[in-house]
Amino acid sequence: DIPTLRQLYKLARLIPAEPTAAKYKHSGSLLDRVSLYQGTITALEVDAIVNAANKSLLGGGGVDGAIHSAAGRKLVEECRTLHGCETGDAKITKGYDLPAKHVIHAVGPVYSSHHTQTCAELLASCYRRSMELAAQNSQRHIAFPSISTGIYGYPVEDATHIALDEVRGFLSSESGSKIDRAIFVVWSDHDKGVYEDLLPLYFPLD
Ligand code: AR6
Repeated sequence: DIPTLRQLYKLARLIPAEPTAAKYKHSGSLLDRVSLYQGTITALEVDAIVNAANKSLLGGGGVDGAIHSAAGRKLVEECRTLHGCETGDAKITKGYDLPAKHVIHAVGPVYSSHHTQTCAELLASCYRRSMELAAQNSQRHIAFPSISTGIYGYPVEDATHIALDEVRGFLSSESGSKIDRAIFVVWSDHDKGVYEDLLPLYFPLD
């Protein structure tokens, strides 16, 4: 079982050094609805895992490649019927041979330092659309990779602020009540450190 943030904070003593730095003051039960997991997202037995896809939805490298190889050929066959996806949007398929029941394919922006505002909006939109799809399809657990921060070059600190803010906002909203757990999945030790540093700013201990 993946620990919740409340458990993680206890284990790792992750409390913001400066509580006033927190963007939000109270987390309440949100601390029991968010997790951080290091490892491959393809191992997670959850309702939905999010894929960092490209507009074709036909597979690629990085986490997309890992998801397609673990899910088997039926995934790309279903993806072909979807006719691609716009940047900032997401589409849902079954999980096939994955332990996850569904895959939500989100298309993050290719990072450009000349269009930081647009990139930020598109990345935020990926997280929001993924959670909307999960809620509409009664997916109670959703796991996110760090969208756009690999091949698409988004600076991981900036991307993590956006991910945490959007997920916090959605979980606190009315439609968000349909989601029991959001799991942030990190691959590298560096990214894990970034999430550990930033999580307490968005989900502070009460
Ligand atoms: N589980 C969890 N996270 C992973 C895994 C895994 N198995 N493998 C890599 N990551 P990326 P992007 C992390 O490059 O930047 C593909 O070709 C990785 O360390 O997968 O959105 C698509 O088809 C990084 O933190 O996605 C697109 O063309 C994060 O997942 C393009 O790459 C995202 O890295 C999308 O690029």
